[in-house]
Amino acid sequence: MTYLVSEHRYVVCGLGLTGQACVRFLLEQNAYVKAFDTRENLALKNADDLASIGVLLGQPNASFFDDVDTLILSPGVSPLAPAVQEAKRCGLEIIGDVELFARLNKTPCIGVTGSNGKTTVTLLTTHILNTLGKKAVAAGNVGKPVLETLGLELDVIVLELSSFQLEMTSSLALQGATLLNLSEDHLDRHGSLEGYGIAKQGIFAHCEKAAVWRDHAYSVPQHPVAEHISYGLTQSNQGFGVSDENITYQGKPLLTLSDIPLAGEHNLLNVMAALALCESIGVDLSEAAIAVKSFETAPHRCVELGRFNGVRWIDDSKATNVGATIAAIEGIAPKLQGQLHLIAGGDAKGADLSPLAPVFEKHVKSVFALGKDAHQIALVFPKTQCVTTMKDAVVAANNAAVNNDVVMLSPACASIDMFNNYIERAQAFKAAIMEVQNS
Ligand code: UMA
Ligand code: ADP
Repeated sequence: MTYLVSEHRYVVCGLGLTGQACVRFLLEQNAYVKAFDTRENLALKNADDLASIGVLLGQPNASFFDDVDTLILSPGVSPLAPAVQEAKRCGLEIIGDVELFARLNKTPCIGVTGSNGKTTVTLLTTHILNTLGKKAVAAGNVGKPVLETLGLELDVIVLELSSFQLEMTSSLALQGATLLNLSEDHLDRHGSLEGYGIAKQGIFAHCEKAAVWRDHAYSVPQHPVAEHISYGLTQSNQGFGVSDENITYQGKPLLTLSDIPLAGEHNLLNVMAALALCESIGVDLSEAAIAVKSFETAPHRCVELGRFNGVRWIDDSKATNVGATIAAIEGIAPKLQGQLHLIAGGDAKGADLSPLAPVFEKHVKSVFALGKDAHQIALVFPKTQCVTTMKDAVVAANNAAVNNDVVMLSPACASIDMFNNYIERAQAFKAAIMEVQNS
């Protein structure tokens, strides 16, 4: 059945990137829309065009929902939040922006989810498609709200989808999709790894081809999906594999490992996932493999900032959970000439940090921990030194490091207890390095 925006009256919950994009889109469609944000002191920047709608800051009461039938929930707001539960009691349909997009979109879509590697795979897939002359854009959790792609002339949309977005989406049709991996994250929101996994599996609900990491049970679709393309780090005559320093497809060499501009085994998996997604929309794989070579890593993901007094400094601020930090450490460990010093910590989001301990034992010389859960890191790895600020961490790491050592910021935690986001955390890291080098 065709979904008509004009037949509905909307309230948008949360006025961040998603909420503002929703309001703008609905205004363009001449739909009735109002909005609320539970943060009473919210300062809206560059949002003069939202002045025409009713905006409530704080908790709405039931009468606020009298004149609307659909609530569009920002991904960062829990469906269990009191205001959302009130809207539900008032009979509103609760959907996310991705669900609204799904009901209106006509362009073929590819979907990417997983605990780690989403942005890398989303951007790499988009890069390959653009290099091959297709009009593709990356949208969703990667930063561009999905509704902003409606109306654009595109061949394909590559959607990065978080568990928060998938949990509020029921009808998204995808030509190709992947669940890259699952490790503990966002347990404060989903309650358990199982609940988190169920939300992620939603990506396969209406999917034609799945790109499946064959050695990881969580990557396998639990929904019926017509076709699977498998990949893995071992040799295989089916799908993608690794053999004799090459990524192979159906047992034949496709891409030489030394031509891949990304470090670590986790990135080999990311490359194979991106190639498999391109295959799902009928792209020539030998051309796609050539396009991989010109990809540039996104910032704050294992990016080297420079070498000062013989010490290399690496920014992996985007590692916001345990799995990401483990992958980053194991990825750089084989190439270390000296020793590794780690700056970690922040908000662990309820995760079990103990899997870090054996990896730290094996590969890390010293750990400097900051933020809300610094002491949790010290509990699992007693040699940890707890510090108060990013500057303190950088000073301590600089004192500990000697020629050929590496200092890496790979926090295993979210940044929101100390910074607005992981980008500001990385900026603080960089600023502290500059200060220390110039002092
Ligand atoms: N808010 C409330 N009540 C609450 C919580 C929040 O009103 O209980 C309000 C806040 O006051 C704020 C607004 O909601 O004004 C923020 O909304 P949001 O947290 O949904 O964030 P957006 O700015 O809309 O950005 C979201 C994604 N953020 C989250 O899922 C937390 C962005 O992913 C995404 O790029 C963007 O939509 C566009 O699609 C970021 C992220 O951190 C990168 N994602 C998580 C991750 O990758 O781990 C899932
Ligand atoms: P996401 O968008 O899922 O957060 P990113 O591509 O931004 O993932 O990468 C974030 C961090 O996760 C990287 O800096 C790296 O430490 C780690 N990482 C990337 N790909 C993988 C992977 N396939 N498996 C495990 N960790 C990964």
